[in-house]
Amino acid sequence: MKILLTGFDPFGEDKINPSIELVKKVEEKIGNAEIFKLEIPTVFKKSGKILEENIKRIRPDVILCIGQAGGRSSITVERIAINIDDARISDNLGEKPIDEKIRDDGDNAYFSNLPIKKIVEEIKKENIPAEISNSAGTFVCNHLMYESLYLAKKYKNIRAGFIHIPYLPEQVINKANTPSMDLENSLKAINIAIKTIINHNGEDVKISGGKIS
Ligand code: PCA
Repeated sequence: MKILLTGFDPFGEDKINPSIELVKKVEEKIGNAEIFKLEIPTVFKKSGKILEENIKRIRPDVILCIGQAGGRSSITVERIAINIDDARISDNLGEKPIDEKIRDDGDNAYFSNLPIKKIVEEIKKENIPAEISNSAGTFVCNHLMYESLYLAKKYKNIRAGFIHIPYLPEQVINKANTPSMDLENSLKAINIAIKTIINHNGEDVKISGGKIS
């Protein structure tokens, strides 16, 4: 099994992005899976292009994208990506699209086809906070998740999804009351997610991951 694992470069005011730092630390072989690592620029259009080039090159069975979600306190496994770019800040090439469709011929939204509930359950078993997220935002992470699911359909038989991780402690030194998680725990969580993906090819577990609002 081939897993394409991606992380982003730093963006906005941050000098570091825990997602790519974590990806660098993942083993290249986990069980029977080969892990192909890729750094993606935090740039709307380029992110999807680079992903597609690497899908053609690697032909992965699974695409797992990781991104930073500053302000979140847990590992958040994303349920859905929507067909819209709506930027609050510029991407790393200065682009700031507002209400632009990602793909004219794409669905309004795509659901992750990874076992998201099982992943959350397994991460929590190791005492790391994790939950389902019902929005990956409208910035480059949502864009890349949308592209990965659009391309998963185009190239067939690919499972794809996205996990957001919190800031690192060093990123919140001057940000009062902002949660963080150390790289060791985020890495542990992503390793659990990868193992869960390898072991669960069928139905997800039927447990609630819902929210009232
Ligand atoms: N987080 C941003 C883009 C890159 C990243 O790591 C996001 O959540 O959209």
